Amino acid sequence: MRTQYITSTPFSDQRPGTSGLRKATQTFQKAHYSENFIQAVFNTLGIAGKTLVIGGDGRFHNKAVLQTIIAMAVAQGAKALIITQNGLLSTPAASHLIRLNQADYGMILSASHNPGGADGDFGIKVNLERGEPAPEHVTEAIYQQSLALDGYITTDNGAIDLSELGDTRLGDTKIRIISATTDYVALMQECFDFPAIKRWLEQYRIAFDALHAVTGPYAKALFVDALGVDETYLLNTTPLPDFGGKHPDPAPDRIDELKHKMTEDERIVLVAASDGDGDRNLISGRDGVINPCDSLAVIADHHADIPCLRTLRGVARSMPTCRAIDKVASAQRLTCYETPTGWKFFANLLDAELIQLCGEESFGTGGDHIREKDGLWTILCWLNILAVSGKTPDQLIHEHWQRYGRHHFNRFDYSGLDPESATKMLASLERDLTKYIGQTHHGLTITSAGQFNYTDPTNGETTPGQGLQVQFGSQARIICRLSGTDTRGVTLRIYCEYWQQDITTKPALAGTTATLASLAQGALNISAFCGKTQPDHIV
Ligand code: VG1
Ligand code: CO
Repeated sequence: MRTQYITSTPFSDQRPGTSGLRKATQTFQKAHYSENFIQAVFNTLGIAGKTLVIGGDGRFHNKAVLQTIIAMAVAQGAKALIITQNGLLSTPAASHLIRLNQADYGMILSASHNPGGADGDFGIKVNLERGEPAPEHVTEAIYQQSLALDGYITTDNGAIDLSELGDTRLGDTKIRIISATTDYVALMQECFDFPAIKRWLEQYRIAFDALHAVTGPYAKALFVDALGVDETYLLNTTPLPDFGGKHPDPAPDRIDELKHKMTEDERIVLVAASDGDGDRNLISGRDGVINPCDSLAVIADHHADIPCLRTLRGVARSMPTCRAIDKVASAQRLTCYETPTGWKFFANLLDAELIQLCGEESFGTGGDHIREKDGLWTILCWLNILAVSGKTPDQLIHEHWQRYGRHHFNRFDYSGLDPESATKMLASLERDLTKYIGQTHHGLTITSAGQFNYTDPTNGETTPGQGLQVQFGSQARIICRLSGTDTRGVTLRIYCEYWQQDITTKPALAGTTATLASLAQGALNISAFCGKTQPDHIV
């Protein structure tokens, strides 16, 4: 094995965002681009004598970057590389494997729900020894390293075969190729009552869409092999490098195939989907998609029915996630924490045992079993609740609204904005924000308004500037922030929430979330700053 030092110049754009370094695939294909970032990670976290878990969601360019990591890690004296067969690895399974094997850290090659392919996006996420996404101070250190590099160390050994399970050695490094699914399925069997779910599935039908992304093999192992679901109820289970040309995003407007399946078969009571890397979930009953904020609240409310959540003491939601779960928390005497957007903020709360369940409005829910959100785990939470209660998802959600009222919630995305103009626009609103307090709009009075600055209760670490928040008491809320996962321009996200206490009468605010969004659009003056008169996408 010959070690080589390759000289390169730093790239100025390798600061990770909400969830890893995410760029156009073509950016990652630039000479030395991926290598430089990988070297920056190695310089920050160490590589000689370290054990790493690596894999990705199967998108275009995964295989090439995986081999790059292997060559660089071997050249720099890694102790062991744990790699899943053919390099396919979901984000939640990666988090689990890091914890299970007591690895030092992991690298997940994914741009999550962003489209893949040569014209799509690519990404690298870094997860630390507890399986958690690297926190801000670590990603910032990686970024600083990336700015100071003058090259990287690799070998000219050529690609290694990732298709056969087993152990080999390369230089000083042990290479372990393991099953992507076996350990994850075993973990799910510890978390849930599989026999009860299996019995329920004898009576009811479900369907799942893997969107040609990473969850296909996991879904087959769980739903078909372990729970006896007929394979014809699983759609698009073969991972493809371009996800079949579609968005691997489980958004309500992207589940036509599942809707069609439901129309074909009246016995289906629940359909579900996950995203590119398997950490998101979408769950729908026959009456419609269950909003992720409601899903989180329902899971919290029925936690006693789910073996791994039986001893739930605390819950958390990201700040823009609506306050449906707060109502459950106060009824069930659970502590409820509010964090900035991004899973990394939940990890410390989970470790400190302050929470055992958390979620985000962006179709992310997770528990204490790993340190990532987990799409299939969330679907299994629902199946376990349904198995115990004998109810359908539609019944459960309806009963939930009857008891707690309904939080109408939508996110309005304005995308492709010029970053500088968008930043100026938010700064301008922030300057004026306090003057809104006390004003009444559409019969709703603003009770507070300001920037969300977070202090981690476990270590006092502060993360300022996480979004502008306007509250109308517990009745309504508007939040504005810029996305941290964009690869082209920037997206303004406006999150609107309106609580309808009595679902048997019409909501007092006509148009609810849309009315709140147009209020925000006017206050931000989006058309003047960014030239947009309406959102590009409403979720
Ligand atoms: C988005 C979501 C956020 C989520 C993040 C990563 O971030 O809003 O809730 O944690 O994506 O999810 P942003 O900064 O664009 O709003 V994933 O499934 O891409 O790992
Ligand atoms: Co994802």
